[in-house]
Amino acid sequence: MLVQEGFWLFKADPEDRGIEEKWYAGPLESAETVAVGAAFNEQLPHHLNHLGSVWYQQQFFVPEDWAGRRAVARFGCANWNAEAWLNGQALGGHSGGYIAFELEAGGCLHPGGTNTLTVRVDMKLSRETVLQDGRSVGHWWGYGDKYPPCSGDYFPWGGLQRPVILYSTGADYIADISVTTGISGSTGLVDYRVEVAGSGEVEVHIGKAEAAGAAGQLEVVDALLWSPEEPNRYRLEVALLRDGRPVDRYDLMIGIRTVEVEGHRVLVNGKPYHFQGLGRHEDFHVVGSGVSLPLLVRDFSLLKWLGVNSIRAGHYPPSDELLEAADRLGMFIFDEVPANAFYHGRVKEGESPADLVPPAFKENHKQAVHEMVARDKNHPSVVAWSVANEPNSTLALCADYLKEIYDFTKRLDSRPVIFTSCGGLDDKAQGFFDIVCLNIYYFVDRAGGDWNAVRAMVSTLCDRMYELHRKPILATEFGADALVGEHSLPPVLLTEEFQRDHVMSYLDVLESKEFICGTMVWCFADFRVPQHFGRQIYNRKGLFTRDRQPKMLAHLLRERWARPVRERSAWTDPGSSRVYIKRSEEDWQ
Ligand code: BDP
Repeated sequence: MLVQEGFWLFKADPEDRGIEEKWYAGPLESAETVAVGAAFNEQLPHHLNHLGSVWYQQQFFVPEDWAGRRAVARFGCANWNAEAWLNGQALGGHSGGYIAFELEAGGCLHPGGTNTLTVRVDMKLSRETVLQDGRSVGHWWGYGDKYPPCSGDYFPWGGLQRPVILYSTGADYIADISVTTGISGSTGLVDYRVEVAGSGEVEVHIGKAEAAGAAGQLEVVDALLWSPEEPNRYRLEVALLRDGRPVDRYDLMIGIRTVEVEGHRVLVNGKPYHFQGLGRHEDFHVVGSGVSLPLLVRDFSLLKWLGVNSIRAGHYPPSDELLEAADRLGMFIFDEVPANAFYHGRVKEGESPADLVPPAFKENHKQAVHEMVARDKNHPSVVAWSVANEPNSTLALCADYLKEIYDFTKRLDSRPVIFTSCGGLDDKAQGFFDIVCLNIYYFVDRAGGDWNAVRAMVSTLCDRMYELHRKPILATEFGADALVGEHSLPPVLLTEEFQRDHVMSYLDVLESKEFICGTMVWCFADFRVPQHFGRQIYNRKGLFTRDRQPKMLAHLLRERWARPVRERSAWTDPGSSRVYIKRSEEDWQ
């Protein structure tokens, strides 16, 4: 396996001339250098806001003994459309960001010689990309006016942000493995299915337990179960044999655990589970949304320090490396596709709301779900599939659309399927999903300065949603911006005291309700967003700054989360402030 991280040639193509001028046919002229495995935007500051095409090129030696073998180029991701050429010959391409894809490369390879891989990444968003371009849908609350424009509240990072590898197999190889696990008494049940390309006999082992055939079950006696608290794993060894000789082998680290929704609870390994979590973006200085293993180590140690057991990978599938860290160190992941805030746009003259989501968007959305499940299905840490963030689920049209995506996802895998709603009581789609997921942003400024009124609003929303759906409720987002070092008594927006009181007030309400199966504060750390009058360079809702130092709230949450959920004392001094205007409950509807 050849890892193609490191320095690559890089060339921005703002006028999109590269294809016509055949930049793939030879060395990239007048190129710059970037590190692959990280977004280019902060590496090369003059390209920070570039949202067009970019080209990458790398040369590498391939050993002689790869001759006649199958070779595959695997890209950790390329936002949003990629095309690749090897030694000047087209390998094909892929559409869709934040997910891995593979291109067959064997036919164009020069074994025993130098090879040149050229990749064009087109970052342009549109109405049809799963993350829509804010301009083409005319987003609500000024999102269309952001720069660079995109419909998400996160920076539209670009390029080859995750590792690129080239690997080879023989003609007969293990193409895919699917594992699901169950528990019977103290025995772990591991159902496996192996897809073989070519031919051969499959043998699988976990320690001394063994099975043969492309599908079957292994029993692990006295199994040590997987959970965020005790992330026990087993090595599933899969071998492909021909005439008794091994021709391929893949080892998969698995965790034995179950996740079920029952009544108003989510059960993990048969017991009610409380998700104590945060939303997290892939974002850090210089690497942007790229992969930094030391950063992952630090982030997981901070998450453990806080007492967090779950993260919502908002708003796209995280890197393979993050999932590996979560499996190994113990953390539940709510895995999410980048479908964000659709059906909210302003309808232009001659258009209907249906035009905001063209058929190609739906196809891309399903493809994104399919690829996420295919890539991540075997991770014990992945606890649920989130198919959208804040679509306009108050529209019947959107609810029908989401139902279709729910059914599509359910056919792929048995995990709970969710979407996160900002529709409040007007939401029309949560009833179709397995867990009711609410993003809640009631602020004290809307409540006339009355923190208790904010608590009442949060409480009413949750109670009514529960009466309506009788399903567990997960508060998938709530939080407030805080500029580190800004203090005020009484608390005012953007201060550390405000963030503290806001989040603690929400937790007081949420944690008092039996049917709340978890709370996910937005968010782990401050992250870069496009320029917008409502933001101060970063989204500042982090419990940590972008360079991973704690704000005041992080210390309080650490203390709070160290106690069992039903034994937490209320935050008694919200706002340290007086009530200026009293409002009735109807005002919030
Ligand atoms: C929520 C969005 C999230 C934003 C957050 C915020 O889901 O992407 O970052 O608001 O405004 O509505 O901080």
